[in-house]
Amino acid sequence: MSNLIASSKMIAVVGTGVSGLSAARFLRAQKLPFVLFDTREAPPAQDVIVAEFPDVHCQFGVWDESLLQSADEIVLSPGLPLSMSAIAAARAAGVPVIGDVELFVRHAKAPIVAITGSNGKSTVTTLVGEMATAAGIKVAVGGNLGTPVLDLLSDDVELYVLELSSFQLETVTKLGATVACILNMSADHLDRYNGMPEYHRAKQRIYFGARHVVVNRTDPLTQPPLADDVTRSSFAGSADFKNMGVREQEGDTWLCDDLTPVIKASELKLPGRHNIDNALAAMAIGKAAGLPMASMLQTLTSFKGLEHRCQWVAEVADVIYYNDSKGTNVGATLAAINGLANSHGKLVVILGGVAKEQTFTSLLPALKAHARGCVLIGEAADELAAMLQGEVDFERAGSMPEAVSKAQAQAHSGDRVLLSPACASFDMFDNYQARGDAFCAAVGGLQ
Ligand code: UMA
Ligand code: ADP
Repeated sequence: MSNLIASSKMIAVVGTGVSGLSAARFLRAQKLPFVLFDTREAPPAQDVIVAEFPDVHCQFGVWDESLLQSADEIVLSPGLPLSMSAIAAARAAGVPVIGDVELFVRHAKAPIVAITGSNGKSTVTTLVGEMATAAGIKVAVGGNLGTPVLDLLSDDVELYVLELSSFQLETVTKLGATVACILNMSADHLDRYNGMPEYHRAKQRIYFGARHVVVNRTDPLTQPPLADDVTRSSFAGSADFKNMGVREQEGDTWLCDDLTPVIKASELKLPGRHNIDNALAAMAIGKAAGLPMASMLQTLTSFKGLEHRCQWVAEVADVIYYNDSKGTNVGATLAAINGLANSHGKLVVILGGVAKEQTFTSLLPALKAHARGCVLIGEAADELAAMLQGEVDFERAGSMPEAVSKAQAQAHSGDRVLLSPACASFDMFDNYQARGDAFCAAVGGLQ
């Protein structure tokens, strides 16, 4: 890598994952000088960086902190916390630290719909994007969902729909979303945050500068603490006279706009009761963004959900297998268990992985009510076993094929096998997708 060319303006891009590379490409297109930092001596994208940015100065592994402190601005990747010492020192020296989302906001010309929450973000973001497409709007959908926000920027776009993580929100100062929503709040990422209040504060940043906020009526942590002058609307699985809700009518469950029934829950293609909440949230957000009800309902009757989220995989010998590998925290797995439980059979749940400093005890009542048994995998297996001992039957497995085979042996006719690990996947797999793919492959091999 070549030497840094002295410049009066210099931006430090910290982190060379997809967000960092996207920021680097954006800055190059803007003809702004930048340097690249990464904590790893050989970051995964090193070959791409050498090929694409041969003239850009890079600091991989050990950093020259004085160089970081001489930057005019730092663009920090979401996987790195603001609390890391080199970043804290640069901030103390007066260097502003932003993320790719803040950079995006400075350049986006179309309205922004911003969605966060502990669970359901990807599903609701995708639904709102599909609803906008059905309405004939040129929409760009991305963020934590996968496509970094700066890659979405285009003059043709009429609406941005962004999934934002707490990590991304940490570096946002004024998002100015046309519609902003926190779907729900439950414990997650406690290996990064010093408790729920800190995690909650990061999530609440989504409301900075918002024109309309959408909240979950059953979850007070989704309410903005200030901003009484901002327009609000809400959703929840209960009736409400002027918001999205649910009513029982003549034996059917209806999703309602104000009190008007608009679609039967049985018409949704999304599985599980938690997806009724997701559908209501998407309708509330869509309505606030001005989307027509007809396009929203058309989407709800066709959208079958994303892979790895309570995804129907197969039925083998009268047992249905569901892949909920994206169930990476207790709140998600609880929703999957309660959402898929029915009176026809029991669930066999495959649990375990990296615990992220969560406690699992809130899973126990649901498992006792709905599980025939559990199969435990990964690092958290001992902690889960201690919780289940004497309460719910369980076995351990060392690989996904073994877990699926043990789950099949436990299941009775009419039962459902659910992979919803309540944990991150990194002890056994590259990511949650690889874990879900391994589950689907193992189910494919069952007789
Ligand atoms: N890393 C280092 N050193 C560095 C830079 C990164 O060790 O100098 C590590 C991080 O600790 C992390 C990994 O590399 O383990 C990736 O970090 P990153 O900031 O480079 O991440 P990106 O590749 O830019 O991807 C990020 C989001 N990832 C994270 O926030 C960790 C992606 O969400 C997102 O799709 C992408 O930006 C585009 O917006 C993924 C994710 O896991 C799906 N998000 C978390 C979640 O959903 O729970 C928040
Ligand atoms: P996120 O992007 O927030 O991780 P996803 O839409 O990818 O959310 O869903 C991840 C998992 O969270 C699902 O597999 C399911 O287990 C759970 N989940 C989805 N929607 C909800 C909800 N509204 N409330 C609680 N859990 C949910």
